[in-house]
Amino acid sequence: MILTLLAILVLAAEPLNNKTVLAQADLGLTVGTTDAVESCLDPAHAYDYFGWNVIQSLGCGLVEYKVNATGSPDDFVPSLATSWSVSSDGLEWTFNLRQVVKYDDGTEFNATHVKYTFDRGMDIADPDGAFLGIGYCDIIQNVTVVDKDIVKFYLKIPFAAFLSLVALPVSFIVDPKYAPMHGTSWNTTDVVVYNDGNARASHPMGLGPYLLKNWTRVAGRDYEMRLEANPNYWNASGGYPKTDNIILKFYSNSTGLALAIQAGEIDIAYRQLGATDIGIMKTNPDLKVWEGDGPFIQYLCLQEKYAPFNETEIRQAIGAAINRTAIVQTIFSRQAQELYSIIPTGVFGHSDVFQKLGDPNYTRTRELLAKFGYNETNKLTFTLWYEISGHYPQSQQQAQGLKTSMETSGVITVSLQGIDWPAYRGMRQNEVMQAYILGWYPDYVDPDDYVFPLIHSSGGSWIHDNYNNPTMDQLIELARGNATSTERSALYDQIQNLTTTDCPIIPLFQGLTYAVSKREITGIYLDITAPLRYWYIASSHNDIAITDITSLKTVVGQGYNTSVDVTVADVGDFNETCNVTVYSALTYTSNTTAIHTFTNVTLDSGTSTVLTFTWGTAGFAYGNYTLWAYAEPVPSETNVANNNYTCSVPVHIGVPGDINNDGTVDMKDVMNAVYAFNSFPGKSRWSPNADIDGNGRVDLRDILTIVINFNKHE
Ligand SMILES: [Ca+2]
Ligand SMILES: [Ca+2]
Ligand SMILES: [Ca+2]
Repeated sequence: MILTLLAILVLAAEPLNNKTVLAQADLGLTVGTTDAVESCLDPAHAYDYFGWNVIQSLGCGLVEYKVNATGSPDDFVPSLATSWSVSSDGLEWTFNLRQVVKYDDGTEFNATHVKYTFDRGMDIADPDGAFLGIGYCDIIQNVTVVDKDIVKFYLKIPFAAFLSLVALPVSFIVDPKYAPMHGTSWNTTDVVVYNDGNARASHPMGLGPYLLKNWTRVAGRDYEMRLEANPNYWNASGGYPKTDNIILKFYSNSTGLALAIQAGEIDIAYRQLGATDIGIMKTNPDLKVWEGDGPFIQYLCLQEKYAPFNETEIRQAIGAAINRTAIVQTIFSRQAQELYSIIPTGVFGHSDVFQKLGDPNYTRTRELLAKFGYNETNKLTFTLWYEISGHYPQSQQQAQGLKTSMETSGVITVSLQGIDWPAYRGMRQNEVMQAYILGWYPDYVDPDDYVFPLIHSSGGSWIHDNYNNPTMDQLIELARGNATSTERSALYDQIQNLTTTDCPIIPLFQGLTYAVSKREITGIYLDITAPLRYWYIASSHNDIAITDITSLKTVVGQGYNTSVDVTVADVGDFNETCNVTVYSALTYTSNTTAIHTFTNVTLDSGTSTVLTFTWGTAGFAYGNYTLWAYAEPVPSETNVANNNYTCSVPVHIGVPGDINNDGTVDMKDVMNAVYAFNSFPGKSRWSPNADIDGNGRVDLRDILTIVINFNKHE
């Protein structure tokens, strides 16, 4: 065996290199980002995009969104709950929990942990946290343990989007051992924060696809996180996570991130890359650019408290004068998309309703404004305000783009005013701006988290545009209350149509989400409902393997033949064409010989084939030979350890007729041949070794060979 291995190393200098690559690949995949965890990884406090992104990997909720979800009620799939139901009044939600699920520390998960999690989040009521920010306490009355495996939520109000709350990282179940209560009731000091040098103590989860093995944070800045597959994850048996190890590397700017992905230092770049860099990467054959609808929307607010925007038709005239395509092309190089509804593309219920007003339609703008005496000589004149603190992307250019777009109508004059964010917010509250630009990033992905906070008279009161339509309020309340998905869908149609009549706010554009990866990366889903899910990510690869090699005979008379079978498998993700060579090595010498080569063996991914050849032993010395097969690595193949396979039984080349392999042709060999006489493959007495001439039958010719060589020895 030692000699065999040595021989392989000699003939395959190339695989040595590849072994180094293999060792690196085993470290897992590296994801680079310019994001960071804003404060901590405790669902009772974390209220930031990247904090939720990591919580999503370390924890688990009762339900989750399927991939490519839109927030539709049909998009939820079981996670820690296997099934659920809601009472007819919409006030009681019952969840049946998955059984025999364990935390990473071995604690068995049960219904008390669900109650503990929600009680804790709502009791801590962190003023900066999501439980308070999203309003859990306004929705949930209490959580009751019905049984070890059944938990019930009693709501204060019927809330159609309840499952989208349950799917949020905010609602991910904590482990009481890592999220203990330190006083008589929970308070903000019970929030789990970064623990230097102890990644496990830095978060309270433990039911998710990954464990946090390391978190390097220096002076408040994140440098690296290491995630490792959680063997106790409920869906580990389903093959998740697809990649055992994920390294998160934090970059201080998008230029550094772009350089890292282009240099191959990282496998995936996720948030944020510049528009120019993304454009360049789209033409790089080694990279894949992934694009998805982003949940962020930007919109124009019109103050209805006084003239001119107290007039509905003047607001409609503005709605008809927006050239969204020009804005997303010239300002965002198409790294944003046109938005024609308050409910964005990719969200359940969305419809491009604002296209009805015009895209743009300046004729309509002129007709509507003419009713109020505005024309080319007497233009509608107003001030458009924007913030200059970087609160929204390129606000000044946006405002300039809107001005150009509206003034192209020939009947509007816009003056621009930019001020810093605190002053801007103050002026919004004082309702002194005629027209102003705002943005919205939802907490949960449901049409309700766009329409309620933007156009409902109480939910949207923070916008201060004085829009108040009782019909609209009623429609929104019906849609968020005790409604089926069909009813909700119809209600959102009505709501969106009404927004084009009332034009309280005018949707402008919607963000896009980008990730860039190496060509071989698969499983990136950028749907609107969740940040990048690491547990689906895999690296597809080229991988050929030799899985077996057998010789028909273990004893071959010198100069005679044996048939050799080699099994080759394509264990990678692509179809392959490869070359396979079979070698023999005489034991105790270094005489290695290539005895056969199969060229251009073609295989489909996931299939295998058996290759057969006849080995003629003329010219080979007496002795035991080890046979092995070697598949030349195919392009991009890194796992070459499985490209060699050695036959477990040596093949002996000896004196023809010495079929029992004792070194001499004698009566024992005759007896062996007689015993097998007249047998052929399939017969019980068949012996390939006794069929010396290999004609498929033990016959007189074989006996004759024994007789001719009788008494000969090696
Ligand atoms: Ca291989
Ligand atoms: Ca013998
Ligand atoms: Ca024969």
